[in-house]
Amino acid sequence: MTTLHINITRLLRELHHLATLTDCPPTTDATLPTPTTAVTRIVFTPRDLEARAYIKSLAESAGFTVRTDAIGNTFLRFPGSDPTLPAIGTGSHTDAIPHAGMYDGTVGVLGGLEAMRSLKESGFQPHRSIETLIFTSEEPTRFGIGCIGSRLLGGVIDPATADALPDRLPEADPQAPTGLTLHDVRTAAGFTGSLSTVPLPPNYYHAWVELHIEQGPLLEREGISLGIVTNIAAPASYRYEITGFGGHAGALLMPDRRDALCAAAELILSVERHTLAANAASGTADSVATVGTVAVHPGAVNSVPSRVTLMLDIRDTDVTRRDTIMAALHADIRAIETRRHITITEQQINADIPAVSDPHIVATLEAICQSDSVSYKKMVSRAYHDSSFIARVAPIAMLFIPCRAGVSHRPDEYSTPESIALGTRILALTLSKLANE
Ligand code: HGY
Ligand code: MN
Ligand code: MN
Repeated sequence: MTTLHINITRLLRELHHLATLTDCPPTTDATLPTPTTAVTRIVFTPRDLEARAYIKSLAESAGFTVRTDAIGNTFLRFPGSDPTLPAIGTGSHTDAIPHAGMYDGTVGVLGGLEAMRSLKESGFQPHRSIETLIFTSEEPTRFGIGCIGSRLLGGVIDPATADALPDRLPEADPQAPTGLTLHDVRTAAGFTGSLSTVPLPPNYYHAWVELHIEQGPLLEREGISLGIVTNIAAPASYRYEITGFGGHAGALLMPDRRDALCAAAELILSVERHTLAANAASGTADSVATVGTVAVHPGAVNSVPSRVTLMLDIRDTDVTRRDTIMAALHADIRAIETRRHITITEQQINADIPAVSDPHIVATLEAICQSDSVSYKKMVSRAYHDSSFIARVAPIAMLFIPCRAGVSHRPDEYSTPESIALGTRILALTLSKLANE
């Protein structure tokens, strides 16, 4: 389809407007290469609702239909000539973790919308309907688990369990729940239906392709234009409560201490040690683990920490290897408890399986890249995505564009207009091919 024209000026204008819908003041973080505006857009906050309304208005102006489900997943639809057929899906998320960039997720949503618009403007009429989705709550920031909207669509989380998830706004202590639940927050934001209506019916999608920035350095480092994702690493996350015995920083002598933060430090280093060992044993870099939040109680300079709460995020393309790391950590936890006379409790938040891309969709993406003389490489996604859970109910694949120095989840996250335009073009050609098969 040589007549296809991606209106990159329009797409960039919309991406930049969306970035202004942020709860983050302009960043003056001196460590960043260029002072830039960071994006904070937490699910179900006024900013999130503004972003949804903005994109829905763009879709309606383009003549697409819009519907929203009970959790707020939003479906922008380009009706096909046979709307009864299983559709073709694309899309991503517009929520953003605190102090993040403007391209994570949004390129997949606005790029999907632009792909549909440019196809329509080229006179293309799909046989199968094409949909661009805005998923609710891809980031784990507020409710502790990622991809709630796509987990519900894929039947991966029980609706009642989702509704009962505790709300933890990051402005407060990240571990401290607000006392509200997801049900309270979503209904206050206007999403009042029953979550049991969210799961997709069988064969809702014929095929699914998500466009996303790589969030890693490989494409840019190797000078390759696009990544075709063959599988998505499996995320797991855990919450640990470490309880010791507090006291006065001056009067409580070292032999008498049961310092919860020192115990936490041992646990964190144990995570790193066993993950590095797993990579050394496998000869890969496929095991990754992060402790990204630590809350210390009472959190006073002259008080021995009595309680620490921390979150572990651990991922691997191989679930058995991930479980082996966890088993080694559990052994260390027992030893730390005994030696330090403290207690450590573990709560598993999620432990997912890897997603595997559909060979036919991968081949379709490859053929289109080849016919368009676009360089590409097949690769693993280290980040998880909503496609990880749509994969439970539809054949999926993902298309990556390079991002500068692989930076993501930071205000200086960046992808060039050329990459965004090319990714959107290949997405549009792929959607049109899949829609007419
Ligand atoms: O954490 C992730 O992989 C995704 O960016 N939420
Ligand atoms: Mn993200
Ligand atoms: Mn993302």
